[in-house]
Amino acid sequence: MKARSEPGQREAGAVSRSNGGVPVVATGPVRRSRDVPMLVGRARDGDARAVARLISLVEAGDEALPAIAAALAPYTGQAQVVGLTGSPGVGKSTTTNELVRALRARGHRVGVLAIDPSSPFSGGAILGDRVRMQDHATDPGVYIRSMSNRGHLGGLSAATPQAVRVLEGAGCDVVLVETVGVGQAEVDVASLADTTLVLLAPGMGDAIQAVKAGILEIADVFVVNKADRDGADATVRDIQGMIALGERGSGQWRPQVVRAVAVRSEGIDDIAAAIDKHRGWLVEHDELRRRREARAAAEIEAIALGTLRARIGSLRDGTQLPALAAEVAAGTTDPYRAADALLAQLSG
Ligand SMILES: Nc1nc2c(ncn2[C@@H]2O[C@H](COP(=O)(O)OP(=O)(O)OP(=O)(O)O)[C@@H](O)[C@H]2O)c(=O)[nH]1
Ligand SMILES: [Mg+2]
Repeated sequence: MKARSEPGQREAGAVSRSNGGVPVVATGPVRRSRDVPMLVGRARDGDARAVARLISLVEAGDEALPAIAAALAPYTGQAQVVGLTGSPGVGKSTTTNELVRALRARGHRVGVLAIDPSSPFSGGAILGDRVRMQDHATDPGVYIRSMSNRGHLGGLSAATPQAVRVLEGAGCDVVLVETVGVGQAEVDVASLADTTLVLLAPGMGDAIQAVKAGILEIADVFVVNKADRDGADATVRDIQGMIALGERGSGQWRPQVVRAVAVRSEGIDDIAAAIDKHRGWLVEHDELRRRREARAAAEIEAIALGTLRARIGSLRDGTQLPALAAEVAAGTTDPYRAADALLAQLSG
């Protein structure tokens, strides 16, 4: 079942998967290149280094971002995006690893983005993820990447959709996005994904936490992982009770509850089946299109606001903003009128 026995094995990230039988070997310059057509061309040919470079540019909010987005646009919009979230240590990476295996067995190309919302460090690689994901390190049909939100205007919510596009452009049919369920990150991942899995474990008070954090709103599938531990039945019951209370009517999706022991590969097929079922429901109810358009709208808005903010920032060096500020501070005008004047100048 392991995909690592496929032909075209390589050292992780060194040599890409082959293209029509011709191995594509990335050369040094790819690592620092901003040559977008070259990078996108290579990524499409399965060059793992070009994929990595494109994601680095995206992650850093590089000025090449618009060109990257434009070059990738024709190849995007088809991949299935699945988010996994939940408390630290609940088993997200283990489950992701197992799902990758199951998806590879079905012949899918798979991308994994492990999002670390807290790491300020370059690359954001979570050591544990790296270790656990080694199973797939030599599989040319799998791309795995950790990302942090370092220094990016708009943070991960802005960078992650672009990184998903890079993986789609590289031929991934399915992209799994893992993020720790803290703060805004889980809401962001839910707005990015077609299907969101929320992982819980017995005895962590997770079920109660889940309600508090409004997780019921974002979960399409609940996975009660570590079902080998005491209290799994109670956790399943709690979640089912919550779902019953929060029932949103007959036309709505009813979140599925699945048990798993990811560390023993148990329940993975059930998780995959729940994802398929949700996908079918989305398509049947035209919800997939609606979700994706809502996601695109949010993205356009975020980019437009970012551009606006940058242009306002550039006015700080000009005369308009400091002059308006002086007037508002002196009480000769009010901040609303001053803001209108600023916007008028921006659009003029
Ligand atoms: N008993 C038991 N342990 C598990 C199971 N699944 C994962 N674990 C263990 O739980 C620990 C955490 O697993 P991870 O997959 O790293 O959890 P995570 O949610 O990705 O953790 P963070 O990314 O740090 O938030 C590891 O030691 C796993 O081996 C399970 O089903 N049963
Ligand atoms: Mg993890």
